Amino acid sequence: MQLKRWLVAGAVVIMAAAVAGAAPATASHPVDPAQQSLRTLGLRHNLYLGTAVDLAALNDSADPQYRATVAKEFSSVTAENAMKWAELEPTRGTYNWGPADELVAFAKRNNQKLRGHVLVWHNQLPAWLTDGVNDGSISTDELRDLLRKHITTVVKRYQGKIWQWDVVNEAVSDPWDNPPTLHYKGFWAQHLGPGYIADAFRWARAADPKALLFYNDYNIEAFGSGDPANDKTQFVYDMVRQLRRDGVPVDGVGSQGHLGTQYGNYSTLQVAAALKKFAGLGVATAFTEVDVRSQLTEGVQAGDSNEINPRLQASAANYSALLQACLADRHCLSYTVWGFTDKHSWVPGWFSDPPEGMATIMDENYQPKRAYFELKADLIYSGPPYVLPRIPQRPRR
Ligand code: 9MR
Repeated sequence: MQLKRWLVAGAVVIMAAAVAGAAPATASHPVDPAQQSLRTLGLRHNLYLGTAVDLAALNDSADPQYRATVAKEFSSVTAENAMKWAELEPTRGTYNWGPADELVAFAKRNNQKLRGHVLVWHNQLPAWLTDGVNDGSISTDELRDLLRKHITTVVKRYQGKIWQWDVVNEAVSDPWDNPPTLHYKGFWAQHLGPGYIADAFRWARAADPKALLFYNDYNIEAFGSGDPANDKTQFVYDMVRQLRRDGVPVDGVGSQGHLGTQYGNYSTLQVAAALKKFAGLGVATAFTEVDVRSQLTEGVQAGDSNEINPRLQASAANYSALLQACLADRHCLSYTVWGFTDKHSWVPGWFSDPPEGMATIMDENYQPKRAYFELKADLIYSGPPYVLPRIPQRPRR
């Protein structure tokens, strides 16, 4: 009897360890959590740690560390560019699936989830499409039809393989735009009116009933004034609430998380409150493109530690605030960084006056920075009662 009880208890321990995805610690092989990868540590919370992947870097045989690090550290991947319309259909009617397919195969081999990015965005559209609209050879009706076909074709191709799709990206203006009152901006709103958003979600759902469908945007990490005329988070919240009331299949809100150490940064509690409020609409949440950039002053560029250290610390604090907030809400399903090494980051190419960089969790030589260690610490030292494993989500409608 006693023996049987011990056997059962042993089996339970082994099963629990298997579920947690980690080998059980023994006296001779204690598991040091600090040595575990982000992906392993995230599994304890059923939280997926992801990265954007640059397909050229992934295929660079001279840089095997890039590929190895994607596989080792992350349980979810997003194509940084390879699934955007301009990349997929550079010539009308001819799809170039190669790079996107490669990432899908890579993810499968490495047991990683996929975030699909992006179906509808005003940037990185093929020239044949924008030129055709501008010169009048593509009518509004045809444009709507092309969008429906694009969404249907892409979503069907990867049906069953994509966990979360960014269906609509960055549809809302910013307070610095003209006019400053927040509004639906960009190519699609201009040509089809804001109704394209509901259409896009419905077409995506029809093409893959199981993928989670996300609205994705930046500068929505926390609420501001609460006035949708100038508070982008409130504007997005109201939009999602209305879409859900109208029966539009929106399953999630992706908060990109492009932050900078030069700004007045949010506290963990503000960010956690925002996630909770979105979850109250019945949607999942995710951080989808986290990076925290810094201005590269002359001192930074000269290697002055007085200028570098505070930036590294502020960056780590921001990475950590978003992760802690995500851990605190059971509907926050994944935390994706927009690149993991400064060797491959969109930031220096984008912000040149003043120059910015240092935005990722590893330097150009793949040396982990303070931010990487803080993310690990957050994953290690959090648990009940305030941090509980994520609640798996199903498409709602
Ligand atoms: O990181 C992407 C960069 O390589 C592209 O040149 C750029 C083009 O617009 O897009 C970057 O990714 C963006 C993402 O798709 C949507 N949110 C903002 C990201 C950073 O600009």
